[in-house]
Amino acid sequence: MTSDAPAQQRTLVLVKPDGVRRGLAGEVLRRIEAKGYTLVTVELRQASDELLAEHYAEHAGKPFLAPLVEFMRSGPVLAVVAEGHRVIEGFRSLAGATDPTVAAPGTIRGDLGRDWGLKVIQNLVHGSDSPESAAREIGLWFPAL
Ligand code: DAT
Ligand code: MG
Repeated sequence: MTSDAPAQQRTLVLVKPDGVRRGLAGEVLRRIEAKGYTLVTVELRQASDELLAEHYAEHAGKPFLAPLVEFMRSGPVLAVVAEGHRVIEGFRSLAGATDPTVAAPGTIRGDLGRDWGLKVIQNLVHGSDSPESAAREIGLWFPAL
């Protein structure tokens, strides 16, 4: 059977260790669902160095990479694949700007995040930033999908 409906898009969302520690994993899932996106898979995971090196390959050589990986290994992350039309930009919009101090109120980072005076920005969530990144990241975190 054929359909004229445009293909659904998928994105990788991570609730980072700060979000899981603070009990905000459910709040992030709530916002994704309230926006109307579908949860494809949700899994609490302890990320390995190898996985994080691949995940953050675009930041190789930057001064914050080592503290970023250390932070991402400091506790479990909730790995989520969400689906819907334009979900990649839609979740980035829900997440807000990288720096939680200036992220707009109403966004996850703006409402729930702050600066803790650390070397790496702790900003509660990750969301893929392009269709290419989403495909690469979903393949890394969920090779079976
Ligand atoms: P985003 O998570 O908004 O896509 P990014 O991909 O540029 O941002 O960076 C990945 C993470 O690294 C980001 O969520 C927080 C941290 N980070 C980015 N820039 C930083 C900086 N200049 N100093 C410290 N941490 C930084
Ligand atoms: Mg990014």
